[in-house]
Amino acid sequence: MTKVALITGISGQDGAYLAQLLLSKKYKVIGTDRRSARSVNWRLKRLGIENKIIYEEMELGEIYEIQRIFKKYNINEVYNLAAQSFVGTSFSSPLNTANITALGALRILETIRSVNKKIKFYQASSSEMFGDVLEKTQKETTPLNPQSPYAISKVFSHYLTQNYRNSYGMFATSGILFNHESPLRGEEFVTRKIVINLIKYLKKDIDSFELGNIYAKRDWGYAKEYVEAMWKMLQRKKPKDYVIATGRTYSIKEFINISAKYLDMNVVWSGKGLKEKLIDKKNNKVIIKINPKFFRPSEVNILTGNYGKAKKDLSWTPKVNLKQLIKIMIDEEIKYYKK
Ligand code: NDP
Ligand code: GDR
Repeated sequence: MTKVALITGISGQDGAYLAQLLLSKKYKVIGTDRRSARSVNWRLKRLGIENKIIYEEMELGEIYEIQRIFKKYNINEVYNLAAQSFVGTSFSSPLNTANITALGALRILETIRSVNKKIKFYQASSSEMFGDVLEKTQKETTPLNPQSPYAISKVFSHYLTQNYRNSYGMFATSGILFNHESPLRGEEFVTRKIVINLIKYLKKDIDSFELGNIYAKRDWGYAKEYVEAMWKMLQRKKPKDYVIATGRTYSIKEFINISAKYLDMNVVWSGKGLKEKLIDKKNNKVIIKINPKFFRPSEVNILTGNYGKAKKDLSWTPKVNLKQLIKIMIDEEIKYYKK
């Protein structure tokens, strides 16, 4: 029988790759987006799957919209990817972040509980929950120490997912995913921002650009591989939570250096603190400046994941390293570049 999957956040990076994966496995895919997102499905178009998905409108703030869809379809698996997902914005819009990123998961879990408890549920938990880390490498049992309204909202939905699993015997799992990037990453996130702007600089479409804390370190993987782990988690006999990561960590500055090298740029860093700059050695022009506007009121300095449990239970391992990921992102950015 054809399995039916519902993906919330179909217009986002992970929604696109997950839809592609599930379609390749012959699922019927229902993708929900907000009214405003309808025209913005460039990611699904890029993957050539925009006509293969059944679209439904679902604002995660509205429980009635959620209930309507769960009553309309015989759903087997739900992937809750929709969220206010930008950490920076969560400081300026904490209430909206809590309403969507925290309570959105509660609305879905409550709907599943009342409509059909057999529906399997995946929650998009985040490494940001580890925040100011309490263990050098973070695994499923590492204590959480969130540092932003976004991360605190994700902690709420993470514990709630465990609670519905324990209280009602529901198949509810959390994937604690570390940062994962791709050519489909939103432009506000630092990796894609760097890639796009270096290319714009080389094409002479901008003179320079600005970043925040370039000393923060992240464990970056390739999004296309990470959605595979989401699916694998829902195919297990028993629901469990898993960390998905690469186990390698790099600073934003290192990400810039690798990108510049791949783009064949001859660059050098000069200055310290707010005066630190990336200079083009060819003409002494400043390419990157630091602007405190991009600092976060409370920063997560370093994250490094331990994916041992996923490797053992799901036979999942990351294959693309950072250098390869940067190559994938830059090559595709150049291919689709428009001024
Ligand atoms: P994106 O920001 O690319 O996508 C988020 C999606 O949520 C978009 O489709 C967005 O729709 C939708 N959304 C936002 N607000 C609402 C709302 N009020 N009602 C309904 N839908 C809404 O995120 P990613 O694809 O990168 O991430 C997917 C999930 O995984 C998110 O929950 C994120 O927090 C989490 N996560 C991501 C990681 C990463 O590194 N990418 C790591 C760990 C967790 P619209 O287009 O309308 O804005
Ligand atoms: P993050 O990703 O906050 O880890 O959340 P982001 O790319 O936004 O930031 C990573 C780090 O880079 C620093 N930084 C900048 N960030 C942005 N966006 N813009 C800048 O100019 C800039 N300069 C430096 C940040 O301070 C930070 O330390 C992502 C999201 O996908 C979440 O939804 C997800 O849960 C986590 O990854 C895991």
